[in-house]
Amino acid sequence: MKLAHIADPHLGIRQYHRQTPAGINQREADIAHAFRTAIDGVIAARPDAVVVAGDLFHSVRPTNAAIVFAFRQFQRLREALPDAPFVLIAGNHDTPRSVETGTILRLFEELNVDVAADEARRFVYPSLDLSVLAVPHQALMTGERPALRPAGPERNRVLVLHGEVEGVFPQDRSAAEYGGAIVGLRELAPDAWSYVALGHYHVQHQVAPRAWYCGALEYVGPNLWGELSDEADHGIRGKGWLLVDLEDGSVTRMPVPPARPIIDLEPIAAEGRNAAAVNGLIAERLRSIPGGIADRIVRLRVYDIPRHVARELDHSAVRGFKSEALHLHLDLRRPEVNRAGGVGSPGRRQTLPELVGSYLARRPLPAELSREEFVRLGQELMDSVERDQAGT
Ligand SMILES: [Mn+2]
Repeated sequence: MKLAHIADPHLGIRQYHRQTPAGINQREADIAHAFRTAIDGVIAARPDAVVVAGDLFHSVRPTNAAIVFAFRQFQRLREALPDAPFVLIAGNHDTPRSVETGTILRLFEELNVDVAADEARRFVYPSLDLSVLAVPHQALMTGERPALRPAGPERNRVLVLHGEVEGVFPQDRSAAEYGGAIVGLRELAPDAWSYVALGHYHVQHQVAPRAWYCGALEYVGPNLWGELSDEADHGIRGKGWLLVDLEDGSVTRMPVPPARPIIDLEPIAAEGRNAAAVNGLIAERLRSIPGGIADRIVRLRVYDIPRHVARELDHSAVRGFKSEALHLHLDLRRPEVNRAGGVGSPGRRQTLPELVGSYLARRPLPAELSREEFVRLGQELMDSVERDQAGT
């Protein structure tokens, strides 16, 4: 018996400033394209059941366009696989912060999708000898938690859960998602299940022999560059979903190619160089990309650049590069002496943006605010101040 495991599509997310000719945010269109590709792949693979492990939408109130798009894709899937059980849970992103807001996810019940939006639900599919315990984000956040154990006699026992398995996220949390419920490995009891389908961690990761995060379908987290280095640390490149064989627990990775290349260039060491030399190196690095930077997402770090040198850079050339790329992050970093000291590990001082980021990540917030949005906004403001100081 085959199960398709999808997680964290984050439909409706908007990033950067470019629009498609049809007036849609380009990154939102990229993310929609990845989801369509995944649905195409699921239809072609013809699994016996499908689970979506949370964060279908990036926000509790997605745009009408995102809702219509998701509905059409699920409708396509339902028409192709009319009898397959299809289970959808809410993640931290698509869980309302107050009950009266309600959830858009219930809409998909019209397509015979089994939805768990707030409480844990157990779905049984006798024809497949299958039961699915569906545990959305909210079920792990309030009061008494549901027992994460199979209950019935079914041979195929699947747990779908959105949250952070303790100890699995990398030590450096800069790329991690905020706001997930923490679940211990013992509480999860991976040995008790045929398979545990996890959502929340955007990098594919095996938690136990039969327990996996399948990862997101595109780069939708708050720190794209941290996510790339996290992938490199895990020997993973790119995004996708998993096709699971419930008999032997084996998984097949079904890659979803990124809409556009994401390129982290070799950093420039600016120490001891004047503005003309740094200009030359910036142009050289950006021109070294096969196919150029047009429509791509690119980061170039420049280390140890004093403020006066940064100010003298050729900013009209930089603006030209920025308008060519979909997104160019020219990350100008001051020499060590200008960094905020005295906090963090003795060996390495945090930069001011890092210091601000970690402060905002811990600061108490009113319940109705999204911490992830709050931190992202703070970091954007820091970036714009750095850019202003550099004059770009
Ligand atoms: Mn997510």
